[in-house]
Amino acid sequence: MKLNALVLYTTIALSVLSYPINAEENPHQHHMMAMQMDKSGMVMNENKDKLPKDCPKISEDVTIKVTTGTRFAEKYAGTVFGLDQHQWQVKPCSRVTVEFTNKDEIRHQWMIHGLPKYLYPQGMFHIELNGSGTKTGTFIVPNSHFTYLVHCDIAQHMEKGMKAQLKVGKGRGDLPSIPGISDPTFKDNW
Ligand SMILES: [Cu+2]
Repeated sequence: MKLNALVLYTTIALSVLSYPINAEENPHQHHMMAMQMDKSGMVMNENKDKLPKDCPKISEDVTIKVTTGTRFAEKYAGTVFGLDQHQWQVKPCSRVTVEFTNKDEIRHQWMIHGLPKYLYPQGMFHIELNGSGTKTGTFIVPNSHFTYLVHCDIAQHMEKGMKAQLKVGKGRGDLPSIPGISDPTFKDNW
């Protein structure tokens, strides 16, 4: 193979390889999102006053204190990362303030999915801490009984223990693989 051809093929191969990597970088970044960010971390899609369509008013103000740290993983086999609690329950139409404390020196998130997309881009609200510290953010839940997934979206953190659920009203069952609450959908083979 001539050198020119080799260089050309290498260039094509590299650009094909690098394309999907770049495209998947920061999948949660979106220009429409409301983001408050500083050196310690961020709060995304905070909502303190816009009511979900099915809520005539805010039913109550609730503060959830959540602590994350590897120390909480000790009591659950197979986990590395932990939360002090893996389930919370609030009334429909609650205004929920999450006070998120990280005891680790690595990045963690408290991220909730499935909220109404007309209020929360991608149906998501989240708080992120780049290392140890505390950050607070607020969102309002809709008026129906539902179980929302809460997790940390950093690679492997959910699989290794950072999975939880927020039940609104009676909820709608338990999600699988919540430490201390539910079995995995598919059991490990070992
Ligand atoms: Cu994490």
